[in-house]
Amino acid sequence: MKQFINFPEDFWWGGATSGPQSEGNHGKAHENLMDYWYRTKPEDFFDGVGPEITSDFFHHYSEDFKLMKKIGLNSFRTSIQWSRLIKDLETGEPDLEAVDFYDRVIQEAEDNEITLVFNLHHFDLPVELLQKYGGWESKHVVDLFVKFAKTAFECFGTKVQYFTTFNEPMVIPEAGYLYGLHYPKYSGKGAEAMQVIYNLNLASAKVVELYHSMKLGGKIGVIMNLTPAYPRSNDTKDQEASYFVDDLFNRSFLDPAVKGEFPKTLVDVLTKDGVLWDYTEDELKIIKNNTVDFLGVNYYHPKRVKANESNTDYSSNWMPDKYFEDYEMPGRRMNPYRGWEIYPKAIYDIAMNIKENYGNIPWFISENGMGVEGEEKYKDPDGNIQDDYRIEFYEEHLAWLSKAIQEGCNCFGYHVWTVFDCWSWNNAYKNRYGFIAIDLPTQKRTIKKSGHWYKTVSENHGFEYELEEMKE
Ligand code: BGP
Repeated sequence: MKQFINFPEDFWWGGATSGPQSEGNHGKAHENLMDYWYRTKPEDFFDGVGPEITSDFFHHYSEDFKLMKKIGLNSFRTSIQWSRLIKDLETGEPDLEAVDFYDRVIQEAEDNEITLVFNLHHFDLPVELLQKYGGWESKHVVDLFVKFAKTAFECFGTKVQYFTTFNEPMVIPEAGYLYGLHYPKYSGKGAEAMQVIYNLNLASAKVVELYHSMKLGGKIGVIMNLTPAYPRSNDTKDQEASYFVDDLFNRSFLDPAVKGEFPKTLVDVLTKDGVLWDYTEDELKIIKNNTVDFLGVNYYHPKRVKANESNTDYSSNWMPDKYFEDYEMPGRRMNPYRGWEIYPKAIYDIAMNIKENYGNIPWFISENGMGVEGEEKYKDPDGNIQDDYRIEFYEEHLAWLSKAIQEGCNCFGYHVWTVFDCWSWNNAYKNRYGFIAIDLPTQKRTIKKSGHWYKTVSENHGFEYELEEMKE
């Protein structure tokens, strides 16, 4: 039997993108890590497509906001690019053309009654700061980030009500220092990764402190990829592995952001292994006293883990993998294009965790979505992509989210990844995620079936759904 899956009247129905994935580099003052990576190694990028143009939001923002309005969005997140806004990275002096661009974006959002969330960092460190100072391993870079944030707040702080410090800060050490996936593409730098975790937390807390001190009247949060770590079995060793993974990959950012302190169990392990970060008592006080007003949660897939059963020797080169291994659960449901498991119930588990263990802080889903390769083949004779699989994906996740809200979770919105197709780092335009298709050679925008569906959901504050479709 069908039931109406409903959401609060003032719920955010939105979507997210980021500056480096959508704007294009027109007029940008500096190169970021991705620009540099592409310039020096274009063969790492799917079909050789780099970040120079992406979805050309720089020139199409006005049309894009009108399309967002047309498909029912009432909120939208993008990021201010450090490498665009700041002319002088040491002083934080702004580039006036960039200020003008972001001002026009703000105005267009307002004209279309779309609440804007401005994020400050989406994996896009100016590359000079890596080359000169060692990037996020350096506390000087932490202070330069605070200067960038100050400039952003001075320019836009009274016009935008929602800011976030970082998008998925854990991806920076994970992809850049542990597993060689994103530039600087280091592998096996376990100890350095731990310092990066600490410095990013410090940077976020310092920016929260600054924002609150400026009394701008809005709110500041952080966006995390909270990926639940499900153990293979009830065996103690598997349970311990999942506890460690949760500590490192979720709580190392979630706890400082919301509770003002690092998980003691993690600090104990890192101390025992001699890889605890370099810190001062004064910095810990900053982290303690400057927690966020709200959380954004990006959710795509769960993490499944088991005890480490390999014979790898980590004694001379510490890696967190010492304590766990990834586990491929037989029969898991997959998105074959991105290689990610689909497990909608995790949204409910995340919501309950925030409710029960994090003071039910206000939060929203800041990214959730499904990237599909070759969507062209789903075009109808009129050229519109019939992406029913995406609608099903969203409905199932939203049904679990609604259940969590009925049970008292403080979730105030849902943002998809993404509104219009955008550039996915080294996957470039391989997998498309948008409600709105982009034809790259012409930059022509066309609304997919899912975009029209979203409008009805946003207008009706929910949708009819067959509850039996909710798979545990
Ligand atoms: C998140 C990022 C986004 C986006 C998304 C989809 O981790 O915050 O920037 O890229 O993942 O992943 P991908 O682009 O790698 O397919």
